[in-house]
Amino acid sequence: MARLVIASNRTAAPGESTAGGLAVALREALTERGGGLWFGWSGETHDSESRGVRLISEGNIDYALADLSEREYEGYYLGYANRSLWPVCHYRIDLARFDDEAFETYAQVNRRFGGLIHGLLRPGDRVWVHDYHFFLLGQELRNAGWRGRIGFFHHIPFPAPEVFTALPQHHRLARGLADFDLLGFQTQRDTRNFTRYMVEHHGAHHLGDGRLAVFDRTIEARAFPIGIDPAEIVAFATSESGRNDADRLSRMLADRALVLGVDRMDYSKGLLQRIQAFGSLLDEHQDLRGHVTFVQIAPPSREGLYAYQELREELDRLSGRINSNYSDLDWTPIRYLARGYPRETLAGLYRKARVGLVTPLYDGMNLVAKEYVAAQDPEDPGVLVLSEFAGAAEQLSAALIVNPYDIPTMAEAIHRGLTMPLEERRERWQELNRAVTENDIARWRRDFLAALDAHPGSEDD
Ligand code: GDG
Repeated sequence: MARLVIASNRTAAPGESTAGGLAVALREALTERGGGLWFGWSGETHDSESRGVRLISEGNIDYALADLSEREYEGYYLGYANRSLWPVCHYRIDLARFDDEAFETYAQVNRRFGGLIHGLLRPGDRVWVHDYHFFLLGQELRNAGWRGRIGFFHHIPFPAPEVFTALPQHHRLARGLADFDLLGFQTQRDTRNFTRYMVEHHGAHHLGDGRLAVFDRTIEARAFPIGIDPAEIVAFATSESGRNDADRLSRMLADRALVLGVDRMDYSKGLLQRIQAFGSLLDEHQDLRGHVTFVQIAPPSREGLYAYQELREELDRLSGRINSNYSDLDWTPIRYLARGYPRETLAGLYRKARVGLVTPLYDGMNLVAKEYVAAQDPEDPGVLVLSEFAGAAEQLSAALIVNPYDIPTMAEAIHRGLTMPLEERRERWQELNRAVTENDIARWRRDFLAALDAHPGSEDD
């Protein structure tokens, strides 16, 4: 079997603190293929321009880690990836900054990383590149001389062409993307957007079965909805530490119902609208006051960017205002925790929550929605309230689907979740759990790699 070589901005190298669900999945993909190579940024930055990679091996996986200079970190990571591509892909052109210098640094890092990876490749390798940090990596691997297959998976939304074309450099990005052989997206929606963009702006021709002829190449664009490992989440939820932490929270809640949100602190996640909806629920349903508590876990991310600092201030202000209006001697309606917790704790809390609120304004997939479903007690499951703009809504239609901008309707959905009869909760949960289990993480990586293996070979294969 061909060796698998993965490139993603961060890796799950030994000692990495960022290892989450996706990192675990990619590590398993490598293990399943009998090992392989995983390239990514080490997380280190230096004053001077750094070169070369550090190699670490664990089991049958080799990690190749490259540092960034401060200038590269500013331009490639904070600048173009997170201040241009992330907001545009999440329909927030208003928050995007278009800075040519940042783009050039992004392109240079893709070039430097492409050269580093190329030096590590062997004939016949399968290369799998991940996410918006590396739109140009396939092209740079081609420039370095690589003719073998390269797959790309886009973890975040691909917006409508009318929005993507706001990026002044979109032509260069498109040319870069066309050097991948297989492009995977989270949803049919994203795949359609990408395909329409390539047809309308770059003259692509449909060849059938998701294949497109564009820029003298044949590429394939398909949806591969990412999933989770449901058995792992069940094990976490029922583990000793998962149960202990859920019990700690139960003591604080007394017998009040728990409404729960878990999100990286990001403007795409709809946190402000969600808190407003909970406030509106308390405005409209006096009987719930003192009987329901909303816990929002929101580990801060990308704190170096102004939009994220501003979001944090607004969240502090809004939750403070609702709490000061409604708190009583023995009850605080909103517990907003701006910190991370171990995965066992999160799973224990998911299982305890009567309502799981997953209401992003826009999201690629949203793994929290799937984790919430997997963690439930089948005999007494909670209710998932899910945004129609999360990729997960394509698969989880048995959730209470809401428009995250429609605050009163979202408040009513929370109310419906809190008062839903057991039988309806069970029926909905069974359907949701079937979707989560059938489309798990193992299926995602196997389907993607099988499609990459099946792609008409290139000359090095
Ligand atoms: C991107 C796309 C796509 C959250 N808080 C803590 C913690 N988490 C974990 C969750 C979940 C993961 O982080 C978040 O995944 P999401 O999918 O919800 O969101 P993004 O981080 O924006 O992920 C998204 C995903 O990539 C995968 O393709 O679904 O659309 O935006 O697993 O449980 N983990 C720990 N402590 C926390 O406090 N350990």
